[in-house]
Amino acid sequence: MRSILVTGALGQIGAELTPALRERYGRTGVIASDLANARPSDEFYERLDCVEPEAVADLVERRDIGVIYHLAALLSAAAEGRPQVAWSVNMSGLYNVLEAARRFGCKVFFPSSIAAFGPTTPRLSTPQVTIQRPTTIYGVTKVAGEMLCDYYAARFGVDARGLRLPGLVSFAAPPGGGVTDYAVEMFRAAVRGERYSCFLAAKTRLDMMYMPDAIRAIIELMESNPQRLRFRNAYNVTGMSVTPREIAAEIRKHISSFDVDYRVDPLRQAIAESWPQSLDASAAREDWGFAPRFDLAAMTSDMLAQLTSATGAFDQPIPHEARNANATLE
Ligand code: NAD
Ligand code: AKB
Repeated sequence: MRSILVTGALGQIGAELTPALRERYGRTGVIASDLANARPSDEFYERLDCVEPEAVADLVERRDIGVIYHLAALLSAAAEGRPQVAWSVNMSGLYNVLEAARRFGCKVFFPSSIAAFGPTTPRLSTPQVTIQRPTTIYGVTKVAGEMLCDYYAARFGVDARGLRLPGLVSFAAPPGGGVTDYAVEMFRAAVRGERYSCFLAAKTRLDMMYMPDAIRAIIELMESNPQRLRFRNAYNVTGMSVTPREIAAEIRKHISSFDVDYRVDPLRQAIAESWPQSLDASAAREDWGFAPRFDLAAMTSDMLAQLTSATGAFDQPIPHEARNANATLE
């Protein structure tokens, strides 16, 4: 069997997708890669900057890669701070991956986002096929990415598949500069016994999903029968539609002293208000049978239990810049 490559493997998703893939397909067959230098403890990790086309092609050929999970990207808020870099990483990175996939016959997973929609998209029960005119550089790269993946599928036969993921909540690695990061930050503050200052307004409703559901969605999509996929790039998926106030109230059922105040950041609030409030994910259910297992109550119980049992790990917030040094893959 040919090997699997995960780009951006040290990020919020990669830190959980990589071990899940290694458990399913075998440790030696899954190569993790990111910007951090090679790790002596993991011979199946390689440094890879996705904006370097030769480096991407070389790794894919040398390691006999058959499937690429392309996670490397700048997220919404980080991208808005550095739009030119975001274009380069999100678009050139994807192009280089698709080109390598075309040359060496690889299958590709591309994570799109609710950010691929914009203010002119219907915000409630957002359809699978609808208006996509995002107003952020991140969203522009996600729509263009969806289209580029579809183009490579139609034109060159590259088996590229994608999901429009909502905000992801997880405990293994900190989120990487998105608008939905507030949810993870809220859980971490609650477990540390701290008050949380939320950068979104209390009633800001967005789609969210707990990481175990997202990992399962990614694997199930990639293993699904291609004949059944009406939409390759990308399927709407969601776990719940929630506000900061609702998450705080659910946390308070476990930690009654938890306190939140709202200090709205205008940039991130404006981005959130341009995104859907609830996705219609019926196409994913009909075409490849996806259904989330975690609602807000189940996610909250599990997040709090996991964060509490990670003794000392969450005593201090981990700065995003330090994440590459701290993240573990298994
Ligand atoms: P993250 O920011 O946590 O991780 C991204 C990783 O990419 C980082 O480890 C970073 O070092 C790496 N990276 C950045 N530039 C790179 C480059 N030039 N070459 C190689 N690696 C590079 O992001 P994440 O949350 O793990 O998201 C992964 C993917 O999923 C992204 O495409 C993101 O847009 C998408 N997504 C994430 C969410 C979410 O809530 N986490 C939601 C929707 C879509
Ligand atoms: C972000 O907030 O940028 C991400 C996303 C929804 O794509 N979590």
